[in-house]
Amino acid sequence: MELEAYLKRRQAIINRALGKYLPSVQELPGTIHRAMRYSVLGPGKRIRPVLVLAACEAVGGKISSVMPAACAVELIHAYSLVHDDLPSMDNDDFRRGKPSCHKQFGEAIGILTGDALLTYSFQLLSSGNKPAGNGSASEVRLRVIGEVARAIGTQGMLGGQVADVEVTRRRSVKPQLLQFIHTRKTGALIAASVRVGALLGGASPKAYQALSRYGQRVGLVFQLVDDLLDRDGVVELSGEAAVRRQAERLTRSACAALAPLGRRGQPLMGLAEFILTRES
Ligand code: GRG
Repeated sequence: MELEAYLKRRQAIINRALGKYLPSVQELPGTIHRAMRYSVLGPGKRIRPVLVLAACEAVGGKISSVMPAACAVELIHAYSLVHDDLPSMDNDDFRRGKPSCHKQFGEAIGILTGDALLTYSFQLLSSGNKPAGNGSASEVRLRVIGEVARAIGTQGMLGGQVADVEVTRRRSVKPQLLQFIHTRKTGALIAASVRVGALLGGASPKAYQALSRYGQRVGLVFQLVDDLLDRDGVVELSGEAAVRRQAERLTRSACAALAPLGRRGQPLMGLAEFILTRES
C-alpha cells in the first residue's frame, strides 16, 4: 500500500513534468507536437522515470535536478512503442487503450513522431540543473548521454529489436538468443534509467556499481514478467513455474546488490517487488 502511494505520487510528478517539457500544440508544426503529446501523455506506468528519480535519491541527489533526464527516458520508451506498433513491425492498432499513433495520425506522422521523441529526448538530456556528480557538470552530462545512446543503439534496445524481428521469421528459438533479445530490447533502457539517476545524483563508484547491478537484474525481471503476462517468449520454452522462479531469484539478487546503499535503497527494493508482481 505504501509503495502504491509512493508510485502514484511519483507518476503524478512525472506526468506534470512531461506535460511541461513536451512542445505545445500551438507551436508549429502543430501535428507533430499533437502526436508527440498523444503518444506520451496517455496512461503509462512511468516505471523508467520513477527508477531515475529513485536511483538519484538513493545516492543523496535531489529529484528536481534529474527531472529532464527522467522525462527523456520516458520519451525514448514512447518512441520505441510508437515505432514498434507500426505496420512494418508489430502492426498494432491499439496502445494504452486507444488507437496507436500511426492509426490516429497516419503512418508518416507515426514514423516522424518516434523520430521526434527520440531527438527531443537528447535535447532534454543535455539540459537541466547542474548535476551533483563527481567531475564537471558537462563531464557528467556527457557520460549520461553516452550511457543512454549505448543502451538504445545497436548494442542495446535497437539491436534487441533487430534480433526480435529476425526471430519471428524462425520456427524455433534457442534460450540464449531469447536472453540476448531480453537483455537488450527492454532490459537495456531500464538498466540505463537506474544508471542515469545514479550518475546525475552524484553516486560514488561503489554506489554506481551497486545500482548498475540492480538495474541489470530488474531490467531482465521486467521482460520475464512481460513474457509471463503474455504467456510467450521464455514461458513457451521453459514453462511458467521455471520463469517465475528465475524472476524471483533475480529480484532477490537485485535487492541484495543494494546493500551498500543502506536505508536509502528501500524505495528501489519496493520498485523491484513491483516489477516482479505487476499485473499489467
Ligand atoms: C522500435 C527501436 C525500436 C525498439 C522497440 C522496447 C521495444 C523495442 C518495443 C516495445 C514492444 C513491447 C511491447 C515490448 C514488451 C516490453 C515492453 C516495453 C512493454 C511496455 O512497457 P511498459 O509496461 O508500458 O512499461 P507502459 O505503457 O506502462 O509505459
